[in-house]
Amino acid sequence: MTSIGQAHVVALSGGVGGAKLAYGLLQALPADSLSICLNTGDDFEHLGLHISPDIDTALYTLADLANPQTGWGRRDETWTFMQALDRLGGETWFQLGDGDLATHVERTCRLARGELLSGIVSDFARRLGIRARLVPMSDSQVRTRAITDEGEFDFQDYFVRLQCRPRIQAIRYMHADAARPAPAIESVLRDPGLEAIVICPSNPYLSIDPILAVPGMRSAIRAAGVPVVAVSPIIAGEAVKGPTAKIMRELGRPASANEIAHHYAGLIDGFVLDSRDRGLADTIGCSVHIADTLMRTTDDRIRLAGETLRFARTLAATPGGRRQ
Ligand code: FO1
Repeated sequence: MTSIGQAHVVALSGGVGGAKLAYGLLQALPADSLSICLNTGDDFEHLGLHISPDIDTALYTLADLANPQTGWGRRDETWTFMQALDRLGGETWFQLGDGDLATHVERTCRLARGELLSGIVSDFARRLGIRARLVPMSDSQVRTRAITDEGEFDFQDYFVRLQCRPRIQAIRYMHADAARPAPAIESVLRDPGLEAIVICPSNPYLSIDPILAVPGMRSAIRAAGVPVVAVSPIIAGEAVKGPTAKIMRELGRPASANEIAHHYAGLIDGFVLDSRDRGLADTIGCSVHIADTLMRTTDDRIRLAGETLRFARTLAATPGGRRQ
């Protein structure tokens, strides 16, 4: 793994969009010089299994195992388990493929044996041949809850079973105040070789805020003393994937890229803005890099990652390029 002092980048990620940029960063950086801090607010217990969607989306994406259509779950999947479960009257609203099921079963067994989530994720990443350090934001439970006009729901209930139909009034991160950052995240943010922190184009409210809600995480990011760059998940007022724009509107916030930048104000030094939103550049409130942020292909992911890293390095080299 990374030796102390080796140039290193930390990425905060959740969901499909975040994993795609993480993939690009993995290709754009030398082996073992990337750590990905993963959202676990989407985690939930289902069918007696501990499901960690954003961890698994990152594992599968970085190992080139992800379903190319959905971005989550595995490619070339079979569905015997789901079909048999359906015949028995089991819950099938959350689609678990046969290969994906092995991940949930093995994680659940190891947690039951007392292993920490960060140790399990690290071992799975090693076994899948991933040359990056994947770390859950915390080893203790944090659960994203959607407070809506139809009641309060677990994240997956809202996002998958109810297909984001209820109108969001607020989002809360249950048990966050009792959590602390996973030790591996704290140590990599203190690593003298750390050169940049990238906030991936994930949904800020659903995937990044749970990470930032872990006590000590924001201060550890600030104390790292390196450029923090966020990549916009919004292009021309629409989320690239998922309900980001809808949630922003329901939270009474303009579904625009500069709203995302303002949401991260005080934390970021730079913002990667999509070229279709270049007219907003003067309202972002920090240094801006204009790029094509839509990642359709693997090359797009690698290109965007390279531009983001170069942008961060220019901020490091520019006096005043970092927030005071
Ligand atoms: N998203 C869906 O919309 N429908 C599903 O049936 C579904 C199953 C699923 C199984 C494993 C997994 O890791 C992710 C899954 N997702 C599904 C995505 C999940 O809701 C994630 O939370 C999103 O990717 C947003 O982070």
